[in-house]
Amino acid sequence: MSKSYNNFIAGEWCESESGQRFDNINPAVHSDIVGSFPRSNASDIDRAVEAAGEALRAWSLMPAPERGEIMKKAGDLMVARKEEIARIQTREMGKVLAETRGDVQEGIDTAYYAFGEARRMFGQTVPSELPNKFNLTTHLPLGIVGVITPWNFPMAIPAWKLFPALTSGNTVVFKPASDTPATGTMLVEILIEAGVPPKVINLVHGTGSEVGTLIVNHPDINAISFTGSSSVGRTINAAAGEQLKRISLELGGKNAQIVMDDADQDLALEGVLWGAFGTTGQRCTATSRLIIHDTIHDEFLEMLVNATRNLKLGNGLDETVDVGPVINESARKTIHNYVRIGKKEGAKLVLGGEFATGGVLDTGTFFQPTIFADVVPGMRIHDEEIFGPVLSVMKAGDLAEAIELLNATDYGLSSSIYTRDVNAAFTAMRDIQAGITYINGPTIGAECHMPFGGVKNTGNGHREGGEAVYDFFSEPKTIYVDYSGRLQRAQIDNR
Ligand code: UN1
Repeated sequence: MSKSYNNFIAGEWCESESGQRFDNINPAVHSDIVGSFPRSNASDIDRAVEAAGEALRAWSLMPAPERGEIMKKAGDLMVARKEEIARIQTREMGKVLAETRGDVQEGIDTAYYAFGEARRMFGQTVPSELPNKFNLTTHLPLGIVGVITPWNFPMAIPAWKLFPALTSGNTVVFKPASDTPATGTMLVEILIEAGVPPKVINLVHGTGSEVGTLIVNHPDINAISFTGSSSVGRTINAAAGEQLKRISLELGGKNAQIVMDDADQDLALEGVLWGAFGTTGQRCTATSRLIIHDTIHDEFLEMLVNATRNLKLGNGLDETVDVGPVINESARKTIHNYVRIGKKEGAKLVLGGEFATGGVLDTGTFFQPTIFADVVPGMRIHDEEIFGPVLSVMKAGDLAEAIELLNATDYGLSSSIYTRDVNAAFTAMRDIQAGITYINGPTIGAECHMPFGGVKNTGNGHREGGEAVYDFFSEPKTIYVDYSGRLQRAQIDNR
């Protein structure tokens, strides 16, 4: 019997008014049903928004450091439940335990960062143009925030959004991905146990197209924070734009790693293996393109193919496994279709390209780690986000060409260059068009106290992480205090 989970609305765990449910299936073992979840409808969302509205004033008036203490407690509870959460997460989305532990750790780090940031939400005091007048800025909460998150980081990404949203004094309606609703539910349980008052956080389960759309369109939700695909991001942006809602979008990536001829090749190899095939390639920061200096191209490619061949596929709960399944059958078919397209476009398939089957792999949706060589911009496998274990390899004659190739994409999230030449490294830091650049590290591995986000079609200019996300989740307020006791016209009206 699979576990039956509920929504959390207005301080109570409850069924959806629709009476309908959906199953959450383990992508490594399809007969393993992780749980059954309510399929929420418009009236559930209305109730969640109403509750969030009722809770707003008291929560926003609680001193921020007190809210921060609740976040600290939530971090402690996550530490205590880390292994349990990691195991459920591996069951519901497939990535290996070492990675789901890391995902929970990112949530813990984010909670503790919120604890500190709650005492640091600085404003400014600024000299006035006029005598006996004092100018300052402070932050106010935004109101009710809708949080819609993807399945590939079922703890880290909800944590990135919920901790700063709550610490900033907002109330929340949260919809985790329908592929990973169990981890999202555990995070809400933890926040409640830590002391977030009833109605401040409301959890509604369901699909993005149904429940996500209802949240985005709800007139009483003031802001939306969404991570997912660029195509869904566009739709959300249009809908939220119509209502002048504040909106933060973290969307796709087509991230590249450059390997220069002077690079430490073993290090670069480890980097690309981890960047391209960690999380089975299903990160928005995944390395999906590799640009190799032509003098070392053949040698490095051969090393890469050999090392990739040795990666062990299987159930992520098995500690000896390197690469888990892809999230579901429809994703596997999409990936397979891209392989067909790549071959037709003239790219050279040097490894993989097929469903991975045989033994334990037959119980789930596995795909062989795949490498294409001779890829060029303009091919669809180069231009489009595949979100799977497919790496496109290209050749560059020098640094300028390598950077030009790296920039030849509509996306701009993460990027990487391996070189021992300090001049090349600094040139790359300046000229690469991406929100994040790693020098001698893979494209994945963002830290929660640093800004996270990208340029071009990767987003709409906001950043998660660091202090930047606290700006997103609060409204700046400018205050003038005139203690002169008379009407002082502003300087513009005096001169
Ligand atoms: C994502 O893929 O959506 O930098 C987020 C990383 C992780 C987060 C990735 N810390 O790869």
